[in-house]
Amino acid sequence: MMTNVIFIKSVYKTAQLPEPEYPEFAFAGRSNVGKSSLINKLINRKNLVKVSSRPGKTQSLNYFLADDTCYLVDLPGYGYAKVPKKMQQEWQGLIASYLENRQTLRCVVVIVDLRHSVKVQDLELVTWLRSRNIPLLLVYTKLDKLKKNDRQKHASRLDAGFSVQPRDRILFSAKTGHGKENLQKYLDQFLD
Ligand SMILES: Nc1nc2c(ncn2[C@@H]2O[C@H](COP(=O)(O)OP(=O)(O)O)[C@@H](O)[C@H]2O)c(=O)[nH]1
Ligand SMILES: [Mg+2]
Repeated sequence: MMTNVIFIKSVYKTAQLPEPEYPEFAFAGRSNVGKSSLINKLINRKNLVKVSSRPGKTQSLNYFLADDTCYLVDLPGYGYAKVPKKMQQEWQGLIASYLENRQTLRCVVVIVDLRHSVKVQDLELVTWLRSRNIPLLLVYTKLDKLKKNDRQKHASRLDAGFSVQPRDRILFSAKTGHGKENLQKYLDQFLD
């Protein structure tokens, strides 16, 4: 369980990264996919991680320390068209170098919307992480927004698109908390 979670800092440059003192989990996904909501649900807080009404606003890596045990890192959302190209490239540079070089990074949680088909940028990220042997976990969120009958169909479509088995991804809802315990257990495996 993650019960005591505090905000540590926002990181805009590699030089600002905190000392690699704790194992860490990074959360990635397109803008507005529900990344902040997922983290808040995971840590039982309503709004520690700001749920944005303005998509694409988060430009920094936001560090949270959970139970003096691990860092949770909210990565900037990607795929927001209104962000200027130059800024997009700068973010990608920071994020890529963070993901490739952070020795304490244990797993990247890649969050996608269960209602959508596989998006190019999500697949690019997943492929990139795999090519570098960086552990990742796919989470299909907003489960509550689909009718029960449609959930499996959508999940299977995403499984095929990402080439994952059902046991290697998690269905999630930040609204109902569905999948929260599975996610917690999955992440716990990476802690010593
Ligand atoms: N119904 C439902 N809405 C969600 C869920 N997750 C996020 N949302 C909504 O989706 C919007 C974007 O969420 P946010 O967490 O800010 O997305 P982020 O940009 O990826 O951090 C907000 O209006 C949330 O309330 C979910 O699981 N179910
Ligand atoms: Mg957010």
